[in-house]
Amino acid sequence: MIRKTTTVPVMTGAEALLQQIKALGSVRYMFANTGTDHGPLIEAMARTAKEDPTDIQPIVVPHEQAAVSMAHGYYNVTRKPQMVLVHTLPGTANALGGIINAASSNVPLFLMAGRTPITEGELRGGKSQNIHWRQESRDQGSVVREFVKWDYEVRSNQNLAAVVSRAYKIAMSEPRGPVYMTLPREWLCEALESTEVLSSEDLEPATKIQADPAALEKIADWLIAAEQPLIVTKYLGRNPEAVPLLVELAELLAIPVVQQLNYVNFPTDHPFYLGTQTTTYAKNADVLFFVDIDVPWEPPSRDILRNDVKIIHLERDPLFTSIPGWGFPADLPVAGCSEIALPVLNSIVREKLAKRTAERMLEERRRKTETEHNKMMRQVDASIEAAKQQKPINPIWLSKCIGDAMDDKTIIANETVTSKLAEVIRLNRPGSQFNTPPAGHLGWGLGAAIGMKLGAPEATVIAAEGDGSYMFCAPTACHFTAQKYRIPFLTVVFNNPVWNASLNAARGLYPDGMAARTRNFPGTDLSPSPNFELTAQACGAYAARVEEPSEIPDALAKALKVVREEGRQALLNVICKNPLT
Ligand SMILES: Cc1ncc(C[n+]2csc(CCOP(=O)(O)OP(=O)(O)O)c2C)c(N)n1
Repeated sequence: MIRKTTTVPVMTGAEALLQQIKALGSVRYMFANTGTDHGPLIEAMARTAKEDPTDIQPIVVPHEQAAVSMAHGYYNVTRKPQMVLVHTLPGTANALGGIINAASSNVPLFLMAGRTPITEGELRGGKSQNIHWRQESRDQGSVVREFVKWDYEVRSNQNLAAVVSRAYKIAMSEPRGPVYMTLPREWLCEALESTEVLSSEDLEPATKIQADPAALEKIADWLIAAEQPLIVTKYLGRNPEAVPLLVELAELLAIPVVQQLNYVNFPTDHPFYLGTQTTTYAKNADVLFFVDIDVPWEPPSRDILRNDVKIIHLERDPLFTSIPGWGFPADLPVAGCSEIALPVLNSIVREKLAKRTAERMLEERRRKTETEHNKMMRQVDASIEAAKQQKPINPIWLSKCIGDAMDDKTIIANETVTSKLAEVIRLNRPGSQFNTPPAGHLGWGLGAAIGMKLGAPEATVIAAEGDGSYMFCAPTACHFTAQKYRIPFLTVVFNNPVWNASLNAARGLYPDGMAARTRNFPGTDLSPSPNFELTAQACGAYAARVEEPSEIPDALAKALKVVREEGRQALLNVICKNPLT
């Protein structure tokens, strides 16, 4: 061993692995979906002191995508990567959707899968059951390889410290992301006396990426000289500490901000906030500052922009090397982490401003942006007013009611797809709303909500779901886990009952087509809608159906009371307008 270690007594490779993970210091939960490959780990967990609150707590999750989503949600609120344990090839396959989401959100986690036993009787732990032949993959890691930063099959228990610490450091270095390890049963079964664990100073991930100082100078010059600059962001708020830095920059130079609401990146009540429609404002901009955003506008044509526009794109990987086709232009692509680049940029801007008198231009822009902001807010209010009494319920009104029910400890896992929840509610607290990951692999929301509640026990967590998304979540699995471990959260189903996103896409491509003319969109209809209350009730939840718009506020208050005071999960099945009727 080339580094300093501490010797920890263990009896098997499985115990050694758990000790190595524990030594990382960040893993509180193992979201587990076990199989015939995990006998040694199950035995090891039964042997080690389960009363120890600092020990890794296994959480049984009967669907792997849900398990990965729980680790995802936990990371969103804690910044600590967790462990997900799945069964060989089938478990890996079921986990893949969650891994695709985590990769697209730069969420680090440790996906660990048993590796189907290799040997056929030569070693303890070798193939022993029929299934061990048919679940073997030539290269199990290939199933997830495109979407993990690193994958590795354990080949010895002697170098576990190096392997596990490497997994941690790679996952936690920028751009962050999930890693995958496979665990052959023979190694988990191997008899050992001890394992060598690293100390915390040997567990440092690489430092964050700081932007090139010359590029930051240039950004400052371009933004100061701009007449109509615009900032556009999508996921800067995954580091909540970056949000006030963006506010500071916007205020220093009176720059309007547009955001895609994957996170709370900029307070929506701020007078410089101009909503979510990038193209509306980007077309007049002479300097566009994209920060922490992958798809800045759509469709990607440059024709909508001014000819003389200067485009800056600040991101950890501004060329988005993991996306095969990506053709957005940038005059200044800058690699860097916004949370450490913005403080430097802001101080350069401040220094440069002290030497100039641009106050008149800034004041004018300030006034213009505030007027625009107020106009936009009035439009949102008008749409709420128009929706308020509509029956079947308009999702805009449901969204407004959810916003009103939020207190300063509420967090929303938002998987509502076409319902515009994030656009309607006021989102001023960084870290209070997390939207579907950029990859959009549905089935994330319930698991994420459970992970968020585990990571932030003091918070009230609401999972807002389309009825389609809700069904993708493996709801029985999620409600089961919430009941088993008493993890209270509220699910609100926006039940419209179609896959409205699929329908809208067809109508967008063929506005006068047969489907649009006949209002028949085959393959999108979700009726008759299941009685989702019963799914939740089967797992001990309080559940109710809401059909009257005026009853939503009381229904929400009652369900949230159950969640907060009884510590019990709840579900509201809100029957919304069917876009087809
Ligand atoms: C795993 C997965 N399968 C299919 C899709 C394609 N898809 C995108 S949105 C959507 C409909 C979601 O329905 P719902 O949650 O009810 O929201 P709505 O579109 O009605 O607002 C579908 C099927 C996807 N994104 N992910």
